[in-house]
Amino acid sequence: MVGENRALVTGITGQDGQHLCELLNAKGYEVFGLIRGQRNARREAFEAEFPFVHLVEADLTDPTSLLAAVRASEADEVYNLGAISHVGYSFRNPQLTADVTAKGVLNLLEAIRSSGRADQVRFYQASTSEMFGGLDYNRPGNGYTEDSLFHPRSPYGVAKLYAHWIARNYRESYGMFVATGILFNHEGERRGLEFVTRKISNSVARIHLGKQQHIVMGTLDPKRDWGYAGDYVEGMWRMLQQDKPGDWVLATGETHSVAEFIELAFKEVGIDNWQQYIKYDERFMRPSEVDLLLGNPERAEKELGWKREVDFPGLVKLMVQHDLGMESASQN
Ligand code: NAP
Ligand code: G4F
Repeated sequence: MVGENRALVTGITGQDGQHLCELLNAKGYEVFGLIRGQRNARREAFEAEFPFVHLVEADLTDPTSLLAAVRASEADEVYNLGAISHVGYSFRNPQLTADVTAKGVLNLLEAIRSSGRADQVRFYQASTSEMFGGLDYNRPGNGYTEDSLFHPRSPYGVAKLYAHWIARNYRESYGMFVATGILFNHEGERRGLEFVTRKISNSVARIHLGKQQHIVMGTLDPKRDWGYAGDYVEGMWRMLQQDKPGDWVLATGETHSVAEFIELAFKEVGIDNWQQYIKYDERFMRPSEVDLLLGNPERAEKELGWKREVDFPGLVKLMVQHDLGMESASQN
């Protein structure tokens, strides 16, 4: 083996998994990635782009496969990024969300214990700002911290809260090195098209190129603390390099509405009258909404020496420019 450290990443085919495997590879890690399904549609493209990753077949809902993955990788660091991660989808698939996003974490922690490697493994759990819920009564003026009250507003948020607490419980009960990263929204060129920022950047590029007429949206009012995914995986890695495990918020400390994102994205292609390109469809509304998320990254900045590099205008620009390039090169 080339690298000294060995990492196992679940959710490696997702946005954060791709950024993280790149970062770990650059740091000399031997990287193992968990891939699910007998014929995963993302496998071929993933293998072409990240040939250095050893793919291990397993599923967060299948304890036997997880034990085999932990044994095969002999990982020192396990990053649990795998999840049903789309909030809207979680309302329509609440039980699946609970099985993967909540119980999957328990399955993975138990696999690590059963493997006999609990003392050697440092574990990262991908917790989320969705656990806070964005309601007025629990929202501190200077942003949510690690100690703020939770009030999840979706099956996804509730599943993630279970995951957060079971991870903390394994730290307290068994002395495992378990870190949780409470991450606010982070986006970029690898974001799935089902999430609002990428849907917007891709649609704006297509409209500019004459491939699409409108963007069909839900509510434009919610505000999010949006950062760049490449910055956030650095924070995940730093959490596992600490002397002691803990819980850290990663955020930018700024919040912007969906409408602001749209406005800036259209500006990037020289369009000011963006409203005429937006259509509304109830399909994209959620039974309960998270109106405003704003994080306070003070602890991470102080203890991890972490700070985001890409600001909000930089993020919008990066995504629109990427999608202009991608859409110009494709026929569809
Ligand atoms: P993502 O792009 O949606 O990726 C999710 C990953 O989970 C995919 O690789 C998917 O694999 C995998 N997965 C789904 N079901 C699985 C199962 N049953 N077994 C194993 N793997 C499974 O998510 P992301 O944006 O990279 O986020 C990474 C993690 O951070 C997630 O846990 C998310 O909830 C959390 N998080 C994200 C944000 C954010 O703003 N991005 C903020 C806070 C927390 P397939 O390719 O097979 O579908
Ligand atoms: O992009 P979104 O789907 O992200 P959301 O719900 O904030 O969740 C993301 O961030 C969480 C961290 O806070 C992660 F834990 C989670 O895994 C995920 O990565 O929606 C953002 C906002 C929402 O208020 C939504 O209602 O955009 C609004 N929106 C309006 N129209 C839309 C649309 N969202 C989507 N996906 N598609 C629309 O057409």
